[in-house]
Amino acid sequence: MTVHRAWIGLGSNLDDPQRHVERAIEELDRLPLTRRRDASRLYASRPLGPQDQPDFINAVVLLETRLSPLALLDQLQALEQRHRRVRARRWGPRTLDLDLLLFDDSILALPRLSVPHPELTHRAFVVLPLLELAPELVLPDGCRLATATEPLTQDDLTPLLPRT
Ligand code: A4P
Ligand code: MG
Repeated sequence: MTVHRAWIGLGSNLDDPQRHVERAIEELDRLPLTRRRDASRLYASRPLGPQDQPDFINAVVLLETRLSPLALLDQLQALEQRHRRVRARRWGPRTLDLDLLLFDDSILALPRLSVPHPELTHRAFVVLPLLELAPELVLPDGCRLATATEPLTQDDLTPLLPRT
């Protein structure tokens, strides 16, 4: 079975978001047929979209997996559900959002799954952690991520203390 490289974006802005993201980074290493190969620092970021919600913690993880893209999406959604249950009484912003950013050089437009993630190059909280791990990353269309992105400022993004 082929080993695939999958980049995952993590985000949380509820109920101790740093803890949710740190736990999720560990849990991603324990998914079936999957190993974590790298993890970015954690970043605090201003909310994109509605401003009347808490700041986010964001990070990016590189996985090696033998799962198919849809099987991996199933695992990511199950992991989101396990985090959501912790505070099911609350409604609103996410305790955990897991986005499949890139899967090898695949381009997928399925009802449940768009890869690369359509917003990837527009979001500093995705692009900057990706470039931290892979400065030379090339997108499926052959463009380098570093040049494919719109000008992004780091103004709304603050790295937390480095993970050990
Ligand atoms: N889906 C399709 N493609 C993918 C993919 N590549 N990865 C489908 C993951 N899921 C994908 O997702 C809805 C459906 O998208 C899924 O059922 C899946 O089949 P969702 O996460 O359940 O719902 P959503 O609220 O539409 O999530 P989405 O699109 O992830 O929300 P956004 O747009 O990411 O907004 N600001 C900062 N600073 N940091 C953040 O992390 N996040 C959001 C969430 C808003 N503002 C933010 C942040
Ligand atoms: Mg999502």
